[in-house]
Amino acid sequence: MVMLKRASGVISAVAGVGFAVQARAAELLGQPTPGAIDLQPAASPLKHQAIFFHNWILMPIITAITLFVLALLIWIIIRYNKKSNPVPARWSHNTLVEVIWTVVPVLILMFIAVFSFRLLYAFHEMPHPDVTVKATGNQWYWTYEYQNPTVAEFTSTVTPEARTTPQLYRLAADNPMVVPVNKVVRVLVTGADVIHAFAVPAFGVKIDAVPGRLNQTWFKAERIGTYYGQCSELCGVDHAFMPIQVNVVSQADFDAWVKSKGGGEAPVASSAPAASAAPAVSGASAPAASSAPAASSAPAAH
Ligand SMILES: [Cu+2]
Repeated sequence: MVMLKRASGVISAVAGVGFAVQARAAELLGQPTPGAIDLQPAASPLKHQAIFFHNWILMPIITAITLFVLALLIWIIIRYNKKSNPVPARWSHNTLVEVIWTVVPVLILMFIAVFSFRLLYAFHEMPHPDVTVKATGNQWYWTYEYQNPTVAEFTSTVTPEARTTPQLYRLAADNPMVVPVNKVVRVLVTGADVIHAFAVPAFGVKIDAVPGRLNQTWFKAERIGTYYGQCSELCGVDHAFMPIQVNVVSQADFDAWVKSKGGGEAPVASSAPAASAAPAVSGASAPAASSAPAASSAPAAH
């Protein structure tokens, strides 16, 4: 009983430290806080659920089991060492104990599974998306392409060290992804060359970017601000230099941004052929220009 009381005291102490860190981390939303140990503060419903699952389901269970096993070890080391227990018992079976240590872990796992599957379901069951962004991982940068409204694919690269702070270097990106606040954003994720991973901790989003495969995830940013993430799958020498920056803005600012990018609500029928005709013309002249050197280089090779 005393042991139980002590264990609950330790659990509440651990929870207290967790809250203290959380309170400090709240100052830095959307980016890591130096010296912090807890998860990044949540800025999306999924992350709130993930933090609840971690802090209130997993952590207490892990802490209790660890302390229980530690107590058993200490008890056995003190009570049953060679000196204090010179004549060991000869029995090797105890049906009751065996049933307990089989059934109790099963019950613990079933309890975790209820919350775990609920969380998995929340991640999987995306509400109707307001904005769809296709994020493609490249060696070593991200490209973003929007649908509804349409924004043509653009490249997002790491902001050079001289143009950002030490805290944000390799988190900040030029040409960040921009999304409206309080809107469901569907992110389609793929890789152009090798496997990357699209991760923004404040939104609870982390998903592999696999070449030839389209993964999808979603988030709904609750607050206007700047949120940072990084490629989270080792993808080559510049893996650490392909940050993800997401600017969450008001709907009006988002509309203005879409306009500045030359995007629109939906692909307009009349402008689409005109737009495709222009590259076709330049495309037709390009092969002609390139075929000339090719033709001239062919005789040169002889
Ligand atoms: Cu990568």
